[in-house]
Amino acid sequence: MATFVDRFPFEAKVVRVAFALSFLFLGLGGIGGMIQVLHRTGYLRFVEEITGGTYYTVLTSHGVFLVVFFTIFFLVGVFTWAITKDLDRELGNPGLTKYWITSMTVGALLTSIAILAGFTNELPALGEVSADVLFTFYSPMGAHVLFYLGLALFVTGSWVAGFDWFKTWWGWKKDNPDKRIPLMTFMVLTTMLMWYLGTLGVAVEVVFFLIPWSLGLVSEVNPLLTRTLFWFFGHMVVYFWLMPAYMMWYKIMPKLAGGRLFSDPLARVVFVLFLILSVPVGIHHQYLDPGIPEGFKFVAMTNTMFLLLPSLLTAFTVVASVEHGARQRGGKGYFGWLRALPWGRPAFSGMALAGIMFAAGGFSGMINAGMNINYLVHNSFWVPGHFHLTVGTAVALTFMAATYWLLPQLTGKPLAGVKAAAVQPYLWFIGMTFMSNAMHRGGLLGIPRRTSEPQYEQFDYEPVFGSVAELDFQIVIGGALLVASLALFFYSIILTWFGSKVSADGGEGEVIDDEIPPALSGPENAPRVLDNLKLWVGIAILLIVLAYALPFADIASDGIYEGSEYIPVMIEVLT
Ligand code: HAS
Ligand code: CU
Repeated sequence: MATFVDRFPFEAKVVRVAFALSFLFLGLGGIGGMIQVLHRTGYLRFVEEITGGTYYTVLTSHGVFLVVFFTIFFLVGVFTWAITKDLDRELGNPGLTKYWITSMTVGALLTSIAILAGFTNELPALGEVSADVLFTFYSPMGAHVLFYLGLALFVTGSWVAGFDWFKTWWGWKKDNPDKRIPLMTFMVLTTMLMWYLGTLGVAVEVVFFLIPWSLGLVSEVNPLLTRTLFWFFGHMVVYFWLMPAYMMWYKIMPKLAGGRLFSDPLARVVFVLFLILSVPVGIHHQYLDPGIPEGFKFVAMTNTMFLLLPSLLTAFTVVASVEHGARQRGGKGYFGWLRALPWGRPAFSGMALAGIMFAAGGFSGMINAGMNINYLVHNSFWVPGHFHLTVGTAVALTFMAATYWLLPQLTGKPLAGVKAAAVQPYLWFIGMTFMSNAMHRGGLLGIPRRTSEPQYEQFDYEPVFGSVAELDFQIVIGGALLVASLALFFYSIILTWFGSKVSADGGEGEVIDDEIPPALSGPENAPRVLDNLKLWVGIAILLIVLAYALPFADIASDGIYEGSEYIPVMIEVLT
């Protein structure tokens, strides 16, 4: 059968453009990460010069480039591939597709300009272009309007992308009225519905508060309100990064392991649970916020504990599928089957190592989620430890691994630089083990996150848990391995992308093999109600109202805009 690029040249090009943008931001964000590591540990003299505002410019670029642009550009690429392949159908409206990819690109560019301009002004005056607001961009920290406008174009672009995929599915449904929604399509659609609901929070925050505020139309905004609107979106977004990785774990990893997905119905249950539970938990990022009564925080905690379920189900289903694959390859014994897995194949090893890391990241997430234990770790170095395992490994390493498998289908060229690619996931895994372990431990010692003057060695922490110098050393070793891993990734990807159609290393490269075998227990075993998207959206909205109506009413009763001149000014501007 013809490869993806031959059957769907336009869609393959869209995916390639999205991936190219994603990797551009991966590279830029990676540079920011390297500077972070050297600065915080004080290992390289020249970066010790970074102080104050510049530190936050570096940190903001590291955060926004990686968790917003790298992840979401990859998502729109891989979802475009998934819908096209799953439904065996073109997107069908190139104008619409070009619109969203352009809107997202221009948006990312504007936001990046606003952030990078921060290097020209150490302590920016009002009105100067800068955006040292970190990836959690709520007030009272403010950015130039360009930053918010860029994000608005980026997010609305992603909404239109979702519409494009829905339209493709509606077209398919007309031709196949009695068929179940194919699994990857189901995953794309439920993820986008979750995204539409959750982005409402950030859209309201940006349009009604941050933009008018950055333009000087309103002199004050209620910080607790903008924080709460941000976190309405801010937990959901972590699953928006994670769902494409889960899609690859469910659909591709079992195949790479030599087997088949264990259960299609369980996979559907998991995505439904994410749709209904991802938003009404956001307040678990605000356990320490004064002004939100403890009872509302307790509701968020309870919902968060339920939200562990889909990930625990995933651990079960995916590991069972991988074990099935290993046994097909002759694996034996309780754990001996692990040896039968294709550990030398980077598409597999990357996803498997990402999954193993996610088990650890999930446990630190459970600790974060406990209201009482959170007081110990909140705003400490522990939290970056947690998210370098989750988004920084479960998501990022899976995306890199998936690229090794997808790029040949998108270019028609076998993977090149296979030896570099085979080593790359291991370097990432070991590097992240060192770095995030030291971050978690540092947090327990009381080292805060996001500080520009990290001279912690002056504090005498030694008796508790090893020394700060030892932790710094682990962070530098870990960071160096991550940089090396990124270099190998880019080497293999660039060689493939710009290589010839014949394998650069004489046929050693991975063959293009894009068949996905059906699940052991297929969609026919899934109750039809699982495909009732309207029902799940209804339940999701109900849970959101229950979790958020009272907190918002409570916060808004303190005044939405402390300066009430907003409305007359807006009227003046509009007329
Ligand atoms: Fe989190 C803070 C709670 C998951 C990202 N999180 C953050 C921040 C980020 C982030 C970026 O409750 C910082 C935000 C900021 O800047 O302030 N998180 C959780 C919980 C989960 C969780 C309960 N987080 C994620 C994911 C993220 C992410 C996923 C990104 C992608 N997180 C919190 C809390 C905070 C927080 C609090 C606030 C902390 C504070 O005080 O500021 C859960 O979803 C985790 C569930 C996961 C599991 C693991 C299941 C294991 C699996 C592995 C299967 C194995 C395989 C291998 C596939 C239960 C699925 C197979 C291979 C073989 C060889 C067999
Ligand atoms: Cu969260």
